[in-house]
Amino acid sequence: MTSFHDKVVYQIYPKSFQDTNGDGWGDLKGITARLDYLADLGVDYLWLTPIFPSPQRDNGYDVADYRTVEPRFGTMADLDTLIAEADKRGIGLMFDMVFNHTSTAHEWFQKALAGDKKYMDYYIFRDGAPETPPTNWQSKFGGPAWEYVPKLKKWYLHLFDVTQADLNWENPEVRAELKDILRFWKEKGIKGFRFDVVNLISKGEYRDDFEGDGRRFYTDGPRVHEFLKEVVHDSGIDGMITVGEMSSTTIENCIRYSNPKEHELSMTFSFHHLKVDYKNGDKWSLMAPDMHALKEIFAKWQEGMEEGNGWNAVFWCNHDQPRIVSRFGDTGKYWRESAKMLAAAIHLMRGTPYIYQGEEIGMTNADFTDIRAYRDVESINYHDILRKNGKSEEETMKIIAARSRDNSRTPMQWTAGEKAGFTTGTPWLGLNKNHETINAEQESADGNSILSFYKELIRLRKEMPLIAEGTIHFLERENDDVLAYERQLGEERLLVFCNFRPQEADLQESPLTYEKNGWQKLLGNYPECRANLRPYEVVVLKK
Ligand code: TEU
Ligand code: CA
Repeated sequence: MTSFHDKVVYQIYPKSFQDTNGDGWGDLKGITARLDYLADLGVDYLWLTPIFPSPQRDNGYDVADYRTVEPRFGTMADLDTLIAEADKRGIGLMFDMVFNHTSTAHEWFQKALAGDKKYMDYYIFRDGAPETPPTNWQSKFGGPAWEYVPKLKKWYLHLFDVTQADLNWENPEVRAELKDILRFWKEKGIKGFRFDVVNLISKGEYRDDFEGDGRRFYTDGPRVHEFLKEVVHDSGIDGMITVGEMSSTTIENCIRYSNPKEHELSMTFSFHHLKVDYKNGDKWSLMAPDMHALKEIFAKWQEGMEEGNGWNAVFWCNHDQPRIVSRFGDTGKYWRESAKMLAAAIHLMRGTPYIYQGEEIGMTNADFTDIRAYRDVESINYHDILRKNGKSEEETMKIIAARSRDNSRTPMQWTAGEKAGFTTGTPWLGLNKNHETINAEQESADGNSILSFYKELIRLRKEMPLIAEGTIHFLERENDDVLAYERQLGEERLLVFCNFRPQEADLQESPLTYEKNGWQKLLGNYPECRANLRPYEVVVLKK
């Protein structure tokens, strides 16, 4: 199996990336138009979130047809051009395969609804009285995970929105369809795949959950490894870059998903490090990030995956997460320093780094104050749920502002000009006003910008095999202000010290002492080393 350890992936949310026809939606032509920017950044792959025909209830994660392009994004010819132009620049495209569920608008589900037995067996239908769902499981977007279809006198399972019906992977015909879809895109020239919530495909027992929302019955389920091996093998995608999105998973499972000898996936996304600011594990209860927990999770996952020869996709941001600089960094005085520190913290770890559009210029959370500005189905549902639970509008909006997935979905900020260079029309989701100061054009011209720092990190990965291949060991374990680790490959060593605080922080050993002992500063976000770390300072030393 090929390794992707020295590669960097850039995630594009096409709807918000670049519009070329003034309809307020980003499109494929827009991505093609920005390829030089991406090549200059130095990334190897572009992961596009789903661009298939879709009612857009969940912005494309509700797929109605897996084999063509949503007309609002463009045509198959536009896609061919994008693939060819990317290829010229040494960039491969990765598609986002949403195989846990389809949109209820998909032909398969429509046939199922019409009572066609073949297609009813593509989904998870259960008999039952209209008042009592088969289990008490909760949907990830709020409310019950089952929907009753009076005409069929049956319930169907939807772990996400009611318009996202779960597929029945137990049915070999379903797996055959999915393999065909993968072959189709591989032949088109797609170079890799991201698999949406792929650790939820094998449902175990359909039992009531009296301790949780039901996830323990279908997460990393009984046949998940078997299904993955089969689909990867039969579709001929083994050896291509593949990443699985693993919801509420474990290290043991991620080792199996990503260890090359298993022939499942090249790497996995896990999310434990992005829940350290959830009070009691609840996304909708605010809390300051628990730095101790963050450090323990990184140490456990980084060292644990190394031990089991698994491989992490390392990341802070995606289209479901608030912006990292707003979350663990600073959007005021230390905006630039904290964005650079957060970048280095992730990029120098053991794993393949993912950059989410706008992260490389330090984009911040949305500046909306009214629920009507939000578009995400989850935000809208939870606004209602929080209000019903007795929270005031003000408290509710504070939570939505911190946690909404729309924080990452505001249009890409290309310029300081009108509509940030994203569109000439009305953007489908509001732009952040701070595009006047935070934008790609200005940062491209500034050698000290966040963007320039990302370029440097990518360049270093290409130059230093240690970053791609070295072992990792965590340091300063009891110091909750600083995340620190050491990488090693043969005789070569690298030290990374990251101060996560807006004030100075001490280290067991001063950076100055390291310098005296023959270590060299390789990278940082402040000039020369001092005895301690300055606010949000990162220092990278090598020997
Ligand atoms: O997300 C899966 C998922 O469970 C979460 O990231 C979820 O959006 C978040 O925890 C809610 O608080 C994937 C996609 O990335 C997401 O955009 C889709 O909405 C979801 O699957 C359904 O396809
Ligand atoms: Ca458009």
